[in-house]
Amino acid sequence: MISKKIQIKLLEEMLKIRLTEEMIAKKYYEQKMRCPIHLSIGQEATATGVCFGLKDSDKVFSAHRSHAHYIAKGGSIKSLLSELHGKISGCAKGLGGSMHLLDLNKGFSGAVPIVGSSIPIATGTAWANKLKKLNDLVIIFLGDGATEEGVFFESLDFASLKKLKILFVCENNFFSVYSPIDKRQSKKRNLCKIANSLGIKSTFIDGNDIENIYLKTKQIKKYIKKNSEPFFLLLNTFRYIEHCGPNNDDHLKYRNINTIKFWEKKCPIVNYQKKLIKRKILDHKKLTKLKKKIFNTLIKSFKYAEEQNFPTKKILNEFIDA
Ligand SMILES: Cc1ncc(C[n+]2csc(CCOP(=O)(O)OP(=O)(O)O)c2C)c(N)n1
Repeated sequence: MISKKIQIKLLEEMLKIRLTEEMIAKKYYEQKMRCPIHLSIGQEATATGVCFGLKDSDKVFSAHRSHAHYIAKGGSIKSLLSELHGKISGCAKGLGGSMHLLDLNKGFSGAVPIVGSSIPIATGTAWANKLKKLNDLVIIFLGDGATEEGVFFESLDFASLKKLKILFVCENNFFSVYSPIDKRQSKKRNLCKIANSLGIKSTFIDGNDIENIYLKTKQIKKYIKKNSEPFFLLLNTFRYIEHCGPNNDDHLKYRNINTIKFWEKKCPIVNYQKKLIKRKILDHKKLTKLKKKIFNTLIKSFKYAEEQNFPTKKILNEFIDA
């Protein structure tokens, strides 16, 4: 059973991600944010369910589509928005943009947009934890596209061999940019079985079912810590808008209209709101209040980001070898 407080909190966390990204998308046209953006609208349950209850000392890594993971791990919204605006107050001093987020105080340890490249970084961090005899978890979020990179296999093998406390989370949204998974991977390819063949236990969970993700990953995290073993988790989900940018790109027709409709009906947030209203844990008034609270924080955070300074030339040169 999930307490009423946690049920509301799960919804609030998903809403925080959705409303932040919707506002980013809306304001993107103002051209104050000049970095590319990969939004996770539609995929909020995976980040929220997996990251819920983690300690700051547990470390999360991600890739190009990282806003949701960053927010779910407690990353500062002001620093995120500042980063997107290229400001010095950004989490990477405004030098990285949307694809290079980090918040070390909160254990969001980094995002790297070279597909697959953060998998060995996370695995190395779990290895460092082991050498330092730390009991913290490492979680790496990766897309279905990243499972086609060599480092995916190397990292799983190493984590298995060294018995590392790491959770590999594959968010399968069925596409790598415009390429569907069935054009890139054999239909017989089974990611959970691949993990098993490397000695790693695995499971599949519907990536839009927030409560199931939360409950099952709670057990998985315990399992990893108790047995000092890695774990592989596969979650199916769907991004609602284009691969990169703030727009809907359904007119390009690379995704079947029935598939899109199927996933729209499975919206993790709309369905969870309905569920909580039916359970009488939430009503429309409370929901409006919740959204307004998040909205007001976002308005203040955007204002803050817009008012900050750009990095000086000195800072820009600081990390460049002469
Ligand atoms: C090594 C490498 N190859 C290609 C790219 C271009 N690229 C950026 S994102 C992306 C799609 C990755 O798909 P997936 O891992 O499934 O994540 P998703 O975008 O679906 O969240 C590609 C091919 C890249 N950044 N790095």
